[in-house]
Amino acid sequence: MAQTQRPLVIQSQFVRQFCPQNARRAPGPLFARIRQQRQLSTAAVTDGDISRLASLPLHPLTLADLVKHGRPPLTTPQLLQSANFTLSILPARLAHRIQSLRNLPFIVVSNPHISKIHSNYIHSLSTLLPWAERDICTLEQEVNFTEVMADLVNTHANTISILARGFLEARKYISPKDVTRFLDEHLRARIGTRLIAEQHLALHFSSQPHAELMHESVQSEGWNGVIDTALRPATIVEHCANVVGEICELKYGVRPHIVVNGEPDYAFAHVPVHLEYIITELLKNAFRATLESGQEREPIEVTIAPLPKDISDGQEGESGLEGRPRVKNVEQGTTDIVSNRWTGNIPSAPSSSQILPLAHSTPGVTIRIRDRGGGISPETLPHIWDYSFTTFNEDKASSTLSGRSSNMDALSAISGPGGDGANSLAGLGYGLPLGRAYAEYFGGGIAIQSLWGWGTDVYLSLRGVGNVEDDNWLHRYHRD
Ligand code: ADP
Ligand code: K
Ligand code: MG
Repeated sequence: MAQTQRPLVIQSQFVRQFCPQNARRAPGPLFARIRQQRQLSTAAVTDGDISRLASLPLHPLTLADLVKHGRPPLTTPQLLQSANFTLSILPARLAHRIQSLRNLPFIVVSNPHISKIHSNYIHSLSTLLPWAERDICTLEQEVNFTEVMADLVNTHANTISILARGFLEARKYISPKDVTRFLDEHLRARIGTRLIAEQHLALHFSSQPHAELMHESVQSEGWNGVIDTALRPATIVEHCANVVGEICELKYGVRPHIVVNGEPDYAFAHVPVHLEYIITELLKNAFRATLESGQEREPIEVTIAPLPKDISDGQEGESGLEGRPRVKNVEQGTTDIVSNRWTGNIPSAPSSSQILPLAHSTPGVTIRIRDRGGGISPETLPHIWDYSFTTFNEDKASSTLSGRSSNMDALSAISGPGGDGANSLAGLGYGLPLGRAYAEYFGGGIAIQSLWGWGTDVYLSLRGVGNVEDDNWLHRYHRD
């Protein structure tokens, strides 16, 4: 099917635009209010509040939750319903995060970076508490609540590098296994919490009378809040390759190139901001390996391989509501996509065994990223999914590429603090594990096949999040 060119919308941008400190750029009466009212009302958070809220059962978030309030633009009752739903689930989620941070060894939580994260959560909970135990009944209240959501998203943006630094500094006091266990849970929970808050923000803005003045995304046909129902992975790949290429060029004076093949016109329903994150991280790895092995003449091949439509036949509704991403070959006993390593257990081509289809109309896609960057050594391979594990060494990377301009001045000019590694090719060691957390959030996965001495194939599998017009499309529950 020929795809009309859709405006590329990277949602993180529009969420940034919603944030109060950026409000001056946004038009309309609502933003005038946000501009004026930076001071949110807060309530002191007591230990009692935290244990009471953390003892509440966590609402198992579904994709259906994200779209159940209707298609934008929402009516006022729908918008109020979305706000009340959001309010009903966020405090318990934040309290769970706080409790889980407090369960870390004391010396770890006392690290200034980890304690910054803890105080971010306390702050966010303090802005939600004044809303607890009452309903949002008027549009005015809804506007105020939306400010709280913007503040929540903003407070927790760009915090990955803070967490990373904290755990690096505290590494003497906590085992890598415990760090991975904590971060896996924490970062997955963070994905869900952001999604809920961002969804309400997106619904709010696309339902405003002045929405046409806002970012084009909120008006784009086929969007439902943060979900793009006709997302074209090839467009995201091209955009991300451009961004990563810029970094290479600035930093090392050379830019590897990509070729996209397979079915570039394929489109499905997914959350673009998630895909953007994953693809950026995978391309950074491929570009870096390509540069460091001096193979930048070899293109990085990106193959878009949609799952055959017919494999979903007869599967509808089968994947159940019990919470765990299910992968066929996993269920058969070899690999568990949650605890698990897909590494080493890869079908030679994208196959239906990699993903259980979610809905008949949008089964999903496997995106293979193939580089000629020399592969991953057997000593490195067992560690690549550990948070903070990296083989990146700035000096080594620069010296491999010496003789070409290594424009450090330009780089330091664009890399501001808190940019979460946005302007560097590698180094945090979070790309693969966090990328996998995003992929698994809606039942996909990442698998890696390294040909040591030659190159690497990375298989990113994503399930279409279903047909949002269809009430029964949702089969996936996430606990936190
Ligand atoms: P980082 O990129 O910050 O090092 P990642 O989690 O993205 O962290 O990757 C971890 C490690 O896995 C990398 O440091 C590198 O050693 C290895 N790796 C990942 N992808 C590739 C690839 N395409 N080719 C070679 N090595 C790779
Ligand atoms: K890693
Ligand atoms: Mg990386």
